[in-house]
Amino acid sequence: MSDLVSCTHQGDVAVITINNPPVNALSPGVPEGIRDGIAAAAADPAVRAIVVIGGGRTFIAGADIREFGKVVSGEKPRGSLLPLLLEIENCAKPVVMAIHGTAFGGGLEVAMAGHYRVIAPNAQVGQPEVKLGIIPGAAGTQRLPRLAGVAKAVEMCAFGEPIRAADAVASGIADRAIEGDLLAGAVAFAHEVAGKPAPKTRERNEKLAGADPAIFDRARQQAKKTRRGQTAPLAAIDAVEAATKLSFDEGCEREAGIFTGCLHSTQSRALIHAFFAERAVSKIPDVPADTAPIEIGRAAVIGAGTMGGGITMNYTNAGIPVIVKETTQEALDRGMAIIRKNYANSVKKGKLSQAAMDERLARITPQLTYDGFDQADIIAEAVFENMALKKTVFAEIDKIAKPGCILASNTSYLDIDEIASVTGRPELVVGHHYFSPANVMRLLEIVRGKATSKAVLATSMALAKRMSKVGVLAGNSRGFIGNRMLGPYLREAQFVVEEGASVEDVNAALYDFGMAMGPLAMGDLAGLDVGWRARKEFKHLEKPGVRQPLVADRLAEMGHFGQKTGRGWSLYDENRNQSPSPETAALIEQLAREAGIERRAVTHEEIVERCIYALVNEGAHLLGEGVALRASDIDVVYLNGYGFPAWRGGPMCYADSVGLKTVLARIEEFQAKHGPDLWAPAPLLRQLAERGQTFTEFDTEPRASASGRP
Ligand code: 3H9
Repeated sequence: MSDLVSCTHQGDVAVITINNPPVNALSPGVPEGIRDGIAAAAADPAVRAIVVIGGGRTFIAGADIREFGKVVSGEKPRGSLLPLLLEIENCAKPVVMAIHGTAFGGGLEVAMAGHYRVIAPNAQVGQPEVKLGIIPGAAGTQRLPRLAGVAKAVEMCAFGEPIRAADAVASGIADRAIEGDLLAGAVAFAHEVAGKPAPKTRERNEKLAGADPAIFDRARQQAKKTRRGQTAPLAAIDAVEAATKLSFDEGCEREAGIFTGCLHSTQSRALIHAFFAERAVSKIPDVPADTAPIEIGRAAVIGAGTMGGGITMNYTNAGIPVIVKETTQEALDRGMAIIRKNYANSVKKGKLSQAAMDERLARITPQLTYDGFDQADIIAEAVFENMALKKTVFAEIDKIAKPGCILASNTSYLDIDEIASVTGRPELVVGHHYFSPANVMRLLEIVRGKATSKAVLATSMALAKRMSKVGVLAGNSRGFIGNRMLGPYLREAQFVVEEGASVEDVNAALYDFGMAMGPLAMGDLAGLDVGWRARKEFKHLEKPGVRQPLVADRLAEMGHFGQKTGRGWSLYDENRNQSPSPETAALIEQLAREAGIERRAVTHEEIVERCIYALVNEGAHLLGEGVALRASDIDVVYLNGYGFPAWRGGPMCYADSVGLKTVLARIEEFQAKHGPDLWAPAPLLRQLAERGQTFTEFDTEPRASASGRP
């Protein structure tokens, strides 16, 4: 037996334990170990039943995802789990699977090959493969409908969401929930079933008969809507449908064919990249994993506007009591009313209980003074985006805050070192840049100033996790990672409009590429006054003679701020339904004509290339400058904060999939046509393209970190 799997005995029950931390993935050695354990127990006359259980915090969380890359590259042949699962199912002695933690993907497939499943009350089971761009590949699409019914199997395989133990029992996936000691309960269960005929899941066809064929069409419609652009959910539905039309063995064959197609797809490569990118992002090379975080027991927020209100919700959602301060009673009341309305909506939708809402509200103290700020472990500033104002606020709170209290600014563009300079504690000053709506968006940019301490960074990362967000470290560069890249992206969206594309073309081209919304629609949603104000603040930094977008500022000057005023790039009715704006179209033509810009037909392909390669090039600039630690961190920012399609893996992963040579060549064409300043290729992009390398390969090289290291 392998070291990863051990076998002990409790009387006449053999207990096979998987020990492959942290999540007992089915890495090489684990399936072999289980097979040997089952074979030994089957052959041992003293054994009457078998229990399979996970050591540590979980049952099996699935196949080892790292192995997929090796299979795709041809480094390794694809092994199949199916023979092992048949051996388990064919075992003459009952095999009881004891599930705690998570039985995901291949883990649930192993569990379903057992004759019985018992489950801890807080365990979860699921087939999340679609989130990696693949489908269950070890008969999950064939055994699950036999246990749980076709509708449940379609839902779990196509959408990938896990279900809880109670649901697993109710739907027939698990036979019994075990309170208390799971192993003891599983052994007792094994005694109950020892000597009885063991049911084989693959022979249980009763739930397949009479399945409503409309289930599949409904699921396909839903997948097209909620998983727009993704191929795996539709493939998973096809595979479950096969279970209703083919024998078990033929169904497995069909599933294997579909699985292989998905595994070799660009989407799967991108989604697996995104999975590991999100797990790498919290690791900061010069901040050791054991750096003690500062305990955050109480928080205070300055500003109850859109951002301050959302940030306040994040703290109380994480169980942290929070004071929120405003300057006028009216603003405070307005902010609290929005917070209450947000929670009430969640209660209405069944996402939150009334008791939880009351608890969360009770942790918030709204006030107009700094009372109690001296008790806070962290003070988050969310005032207007203006350096003078931020400095005044930081100078004030520095005097009130207790020693060791972290001062976090929600600035989205400003220099965090300049803000820190007015305090006597620059090591405790950090940027916590949330994305609107702050209580919903998962991204938190953690901006490192030159003095920010390692403990503050470790605390910020831990806090992000506590708030169910993904924290990304960014260097102190104007706009940090996300907004700095957004500048060239929005610039190109406006340039192509000036050159002849319609507003609708630009929005449609990027939406069809997979973005959550088009760039100009995004501007209208955020408010055209926001960028207008920011541009005024940074006007002095504009290089003379370099082309600037013409239209957005003019729209803002006319009071056309987008959705909030009903007019912007597009028109909006009272229900925010969008329609083309002839007035804006005429303004674009007029301004372009006055500037001598030649109008022409612009293809959707060019719109996408101009916008997305502008993102990529700026991403490569800031990666080369050390503003981002890794290309994959940039991807995490765009996937979680800017609606970039997960199945493209983020802008840098997308560039890898196109090929950096191709991307560079196109950027050079744009540079030749549109001027040297706007499209200067990032040195790092050129370097990697010339070496035939990818951003992913660049990420594996050890080097200096986001602004914290030389
Ligand atoms: C599959 O099963 C296909 C089948 O149909 C079979 C076909 C033949 N493999 O997330 P965490 C690592 S597809 C390799 O931070 P948590 C992870 O990278 C698979 N590594 O912990 C991290 O490493 P590091 C279907 C894995 O407690 C560490 O474990 N299964 C795997 O927040 C801790 O992870 C899935 O899609 C893996 N399968 O969450 C489940 N899983 O420390 C994917 C984790 O070096 N996993 N790692 O950064 C998860 O959803 C979460 O990890 C889980 C734990 C909920 C289990």
